[in-house]
Amino acid sequence: MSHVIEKLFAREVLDSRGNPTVEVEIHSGTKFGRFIVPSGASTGEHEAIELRDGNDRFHGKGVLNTISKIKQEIFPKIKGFQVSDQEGLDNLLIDLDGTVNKGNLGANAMLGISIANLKLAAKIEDKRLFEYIGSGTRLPCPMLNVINGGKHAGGNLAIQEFMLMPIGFDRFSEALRAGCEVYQELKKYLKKKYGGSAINVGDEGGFAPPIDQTKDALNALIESIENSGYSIEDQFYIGIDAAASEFYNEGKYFIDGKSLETEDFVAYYEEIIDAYPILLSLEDPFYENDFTSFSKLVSKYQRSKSIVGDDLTVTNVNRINMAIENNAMNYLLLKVNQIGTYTESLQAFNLTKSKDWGVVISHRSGETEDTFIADMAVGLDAERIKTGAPARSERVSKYNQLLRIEEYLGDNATYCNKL
Ligand code: 2PG
Ligand code: MG
Repeated sequence: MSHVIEKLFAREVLDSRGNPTVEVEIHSGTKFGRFIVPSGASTGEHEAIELRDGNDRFHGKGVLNTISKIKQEIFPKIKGFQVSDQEGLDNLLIDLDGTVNKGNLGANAMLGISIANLKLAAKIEDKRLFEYIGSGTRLPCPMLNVINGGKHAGGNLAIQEFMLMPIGFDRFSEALRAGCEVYQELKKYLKKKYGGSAINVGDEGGFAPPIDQTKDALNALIESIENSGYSIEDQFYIGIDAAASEFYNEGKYFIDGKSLETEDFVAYYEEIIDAYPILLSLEDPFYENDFTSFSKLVSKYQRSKSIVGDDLTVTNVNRINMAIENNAMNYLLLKVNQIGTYTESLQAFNLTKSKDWGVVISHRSGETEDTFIADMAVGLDAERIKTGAPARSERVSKYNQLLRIEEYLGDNATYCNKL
């Protein structure tokens, strides 16, 4: 029996920062798929455009025009479309938009429709979402962002994210438990060392202490891992997201109270990597157009360090091809709303995999209760997932969904403990 798009609802709801965002619901018969679009703060300049009203509602961030566009312009063109033809639907949206950056329909409008349709298709086939997406049975390593800096916090710490990576465990649930225990230990450590306000949290649920030196944040993580009784030799690793475009200006990086030329900033990383062998993953270590400096780190450390492209590559195959030509990374950070459709996200994933590089499926700093990325990470067999601290429900909802998937898979579930 053929199932077509029959009804569509689109509405303005809230994200985790209290800003409005787009929710789309697509119906066929008695079934429906629903998706809420997330939103970034440290957005890359090459990301697809998120359309906002710009009027006096919600300080300009309203999305009512986007909602009317979905209902009035897009829905009449996709009504009656085969739900199972995801690629066809996404290509139709891309054609209707007709721009390179989704500036006409808006990536938020397109992604809402694209993923709502994918979820509906899974329901029609009576499959769990991750099983509909792919054949993966491996749970990803969580990258738990436990210290928030940069644009996600109000302090002077330049680096945006300090993440715990509980790699040396056999099951996802054990790794997550260890991560939660270290998070609580870190809370004690920060409170004791910096006072009660140090345990206030940033946008992604990590603590936002009054630390302004990268090394102090790394030391806090290491001490908390050790105080929890876990090993810094083979159980826990650390990842950072520098989100360096945010502290780069006219050839200089402003970090740790200093201003560094690009060459000195490469040396800065080399020194930190030498001093902290536990540091495994470096995301956006340089600003978003500096393929050359990225490639210096890749050439020097090869696969022993994960050099992750986020603002550099924005889940866009053209940018990923540039990274391939320059050998500028070995891990892709994949964010569905950076590109605007599921099909294009999958193309970005497949291109990355064709190089045998790894993939981190990622949330945004403005998130929602939607757990789609958890299913996506397992279905596609991605190595890692980045979805914030083990605190705040918009972050924890993804970890909880991974726990459900692991339970459902039982003995077939494996855990990605790849370095
Ligand atoms: C990032 C993300 C998510 P934002 O830079 O990787 O952590 O932040 O959504 O603000 O771009
Ligand atoms: Mg990033």
